[in-house]
Amino acid sequence: MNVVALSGGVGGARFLRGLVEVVDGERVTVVGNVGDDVDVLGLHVSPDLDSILYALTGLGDEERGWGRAEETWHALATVALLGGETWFRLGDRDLGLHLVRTQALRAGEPLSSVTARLASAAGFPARLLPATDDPLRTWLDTPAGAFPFQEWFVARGHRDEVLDVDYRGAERARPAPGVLEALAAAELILLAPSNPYVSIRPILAVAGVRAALERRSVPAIAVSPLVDGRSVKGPADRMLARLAGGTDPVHVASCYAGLIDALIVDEADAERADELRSVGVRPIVTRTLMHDRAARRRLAEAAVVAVAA
Ligand code: FO1
Repeated sequence: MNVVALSGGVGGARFLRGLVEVVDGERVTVVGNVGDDVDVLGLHVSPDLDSILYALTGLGDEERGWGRAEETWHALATVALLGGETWFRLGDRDLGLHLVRTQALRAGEPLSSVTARLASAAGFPARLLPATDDPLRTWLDTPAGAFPFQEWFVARGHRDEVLDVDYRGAERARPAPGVLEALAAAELILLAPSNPYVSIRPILAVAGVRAALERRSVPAIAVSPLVDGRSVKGPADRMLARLAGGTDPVHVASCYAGLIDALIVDEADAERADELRSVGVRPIVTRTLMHDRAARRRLAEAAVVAVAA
């Protein structure tokens, strides 16, 4: 089965690890968020693409969900000693990737092409594409002002309440080469259990991607990132409460109005899952916590089996 999965970093990457266990990786295309890309110390960092790359090649730190396993921080210590920027921590092992990518981008290679090269070199088991090669950045409007994603998320610890989200550059962003072709050949489209506002919607803000989902002829299934109305990690629940009016399955589905046919929700949210039918979305209730390999696999299976049902 050809599968396209739209994904953010940490939670999405965990889900994708299960997905490539139940679907042949050669038939999986991952379209990753680039709205939280950031320039750090002159290097271009694509945190979500990297979390996905590391998670599916066994190079990642499983507990943190981002960065490399067995990381050391000597370069960062030198940066600190010399009075450089250290709010966004790049580890020694991780740095190598940012060096190679930044050099290629400076030489004019598009992000999609560099990403394909890095993924192939690292033994990535599927196809990894950025949503766009064009600059697209997520900005958060808060009572303290507007901030680019990583400044709000890491530097300010995502404490500021989010009043609005803006995907700057989206109006000019074209889908990266291969994205529309993959969507056209897909037999199943998945929206990973990532934060809808800062991970999945920046991908959907690319008009060509959104249009492809709107005119889809195959099922699109999203996985809710909430369990019992709460985020497993991160600010998704607070954002949904404020921006969608609540944290029930219908509120999650409202982020993807017209773009999904089914929503996978946790058993803890089963009571409110039936309300999804009133907005034309099929509820699929299962356990969504991905605490180990079997759980990741089970969740991916729930999505794949749902297509056959
Ligand atoms: N997250 C943090 O909370 N603090 C960091 O210093 C940090 C550094 C970092 C470096 C490389 C990378 O690929 C990811 C990194 N992240 C860090 C994670 C990242 O900010 C977020 O998890 C994602 O952008 C949200 O999907």
